Amino acid sequence: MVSRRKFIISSTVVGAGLVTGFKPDIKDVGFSINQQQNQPVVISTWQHGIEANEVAWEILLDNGRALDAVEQGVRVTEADPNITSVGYGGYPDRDGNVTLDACIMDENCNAGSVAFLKNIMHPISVARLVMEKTPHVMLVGEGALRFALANGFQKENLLTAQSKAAWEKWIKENNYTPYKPDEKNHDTIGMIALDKNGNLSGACTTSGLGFKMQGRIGDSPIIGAGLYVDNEVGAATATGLGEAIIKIVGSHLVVEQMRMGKSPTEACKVAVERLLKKVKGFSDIAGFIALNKQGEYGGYSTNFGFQYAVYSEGENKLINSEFAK
Ligand code: SD4
Repeated sequence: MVSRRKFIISSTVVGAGLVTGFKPDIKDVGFSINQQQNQPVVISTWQHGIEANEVAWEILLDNGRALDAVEQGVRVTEADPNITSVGYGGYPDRDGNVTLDACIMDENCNAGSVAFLKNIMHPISVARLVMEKTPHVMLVGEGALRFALANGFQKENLLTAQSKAAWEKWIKENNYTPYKPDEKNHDTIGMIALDKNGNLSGACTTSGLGFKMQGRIGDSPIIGAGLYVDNEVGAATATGLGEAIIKIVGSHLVVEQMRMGKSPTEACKVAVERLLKKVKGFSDIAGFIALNKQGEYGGYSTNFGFQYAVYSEGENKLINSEFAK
């Protein structure tokens, strides 16, 4: 956790500017503080973030780039068959197809995304290739698959016996109801990191709502909704009901709040409050995590139960998020 002293130092710098009318260049303020601290931080959603953070942390410690850390970190979750909301073993749509969504963003405002991608274990790495090898930001469906195969990715069956059994049970019990996805199965991994050079990056990857309508895409691959990174300010990522998060462009909202001087937790709280105010009848869960240029982090969720994993100052820990209700 960020020490009270560090928090006071950074808020005093920004606060002083507000009192005197002097407008600090946030980029410069963040850069100089970070140069002194030189502390990497990685933060990710849910309990599975702990394992993913381990891999990301090794890269950050080794003076690696935040972009590599977040990509390699979330690949751990994508490959885990026991996590039924991300990658391999993710619950399928109501027709039995595992369709994956992911996006990534680096310190230079480069972004890449894939959605409705089938049979590829690591959508996050395809998203990175979209960012680095094409003039586009987003590829979906058949086009994304063709691009992945052309770049050496292998087709794999992502439906495990466990997920297939859960899908068959759902069909029986829900009679193929078109608008009743499994609202409990949404533990996307979103990960944001600050490296030793003071650069931020983020990644977000999911199989989306379990038993969703075919073709449904949530917030996770949408730049600004599921993830946003502004290297001058901070980064944010989201988890929970994508339909609600898209409507308030959640992650971008969090970053803009940090730009205006809010702490990461306060910024996430603004997004949660906006969501609860605007999205009528919201009865699910949505949560945000954020990390600023100074290495301060936080999270906030609509409901009790959201957790996020933070690796900083050599310690990897799970934090119970603050929440609205
Ligand atoms: C989506 N936000 O597809 C994703 C699902 C998710 O935890 O759980 N996030 O709506």
